[in-house]
Amino acid sequence: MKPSKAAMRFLGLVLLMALAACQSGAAAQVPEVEPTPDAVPGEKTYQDLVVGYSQLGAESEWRTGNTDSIKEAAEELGVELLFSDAQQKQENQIKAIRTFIAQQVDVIGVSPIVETGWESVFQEAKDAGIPIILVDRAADVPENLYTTHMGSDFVEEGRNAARVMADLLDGQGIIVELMGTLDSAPANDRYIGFREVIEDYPGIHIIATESGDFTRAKGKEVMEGFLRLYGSQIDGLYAHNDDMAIGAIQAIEEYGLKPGEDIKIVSIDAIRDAFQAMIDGKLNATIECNPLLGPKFFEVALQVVNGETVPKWIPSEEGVYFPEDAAELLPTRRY
Ligand code: GYE
Repeated sequence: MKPSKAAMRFLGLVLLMALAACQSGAAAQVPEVEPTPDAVPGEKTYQDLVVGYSQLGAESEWRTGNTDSIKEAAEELGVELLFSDAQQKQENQIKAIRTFIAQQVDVIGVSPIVETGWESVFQEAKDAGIPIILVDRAADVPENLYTTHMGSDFVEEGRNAARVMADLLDGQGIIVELMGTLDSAPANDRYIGFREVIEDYPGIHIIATESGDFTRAKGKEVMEGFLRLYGSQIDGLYAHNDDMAIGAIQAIEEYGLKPGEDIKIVSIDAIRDAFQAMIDGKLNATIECNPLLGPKFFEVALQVVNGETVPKWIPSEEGVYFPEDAAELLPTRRY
């Protein structure tokens, strides 16, 4: 184990003061160092923490907001952050986690691109005594392989999207769905939650579901396909994130229909561009999913390192936004 940053700083201070004492002719003695006001002896502080973070990629505005939040919080708190962007590949995330284990970091944060396939590498971290904190997306592993999961209730987001859509369609209509990345927690859960509510509306039919991988480009492409097949039969579009909805809005306009009017659109995230789309009358609602998890992540990481017990799930607080409030809220949105 390399000496902690605090230990190095302490040593540096002692040497400096000893040197100053020698130079002034006074007897060289080990000075008493005042502990920082709220540091409890033996407990780590933010400045002692070395955290490895495996981000899954940069597919959406949500994701860049999330990455910025993690990096900015580390910087502000003085945490040493080792950040790795997996560019949408699980194998890259697994490699990064193995590197963090070899570097003996204090905590590993990971936002798993897909739900499955994490058991062995999480077990390796556990064997090395390094806690894993799941941030944003969940992983399908036994509970003892991670310390806590912080993020949103994606099933509830799907339910909220369905409630709003059922209302917009007055309980009658044909819906197409743009799913997120296949096998990812948000895509799985937003799919399930939406159906849980739509089942109660016999007049609503989901006629097509395809993944747009959470990106604008793919959202547009898949929507073009839906329009070729079903054209003006489509009454509603449910997109698992705003970026795909924004791509789809372009496709709908190019096809000659009016997004938000001819086709009602509900999506998830509540990014700034979704507020703009609502102001322009092209999006009917966005369900918030908060990516600003950085400060809380490091708070929890520090608690875990200091042996405190934390809940197994730390949920985010989120709302639902509509066009009538969009203009007022846009300036306050931070992602
Ligand atoms: O909704 C989407 C992003 O995992 C909650 O991932 C996140 C999702 C988010 O690409 O925009």
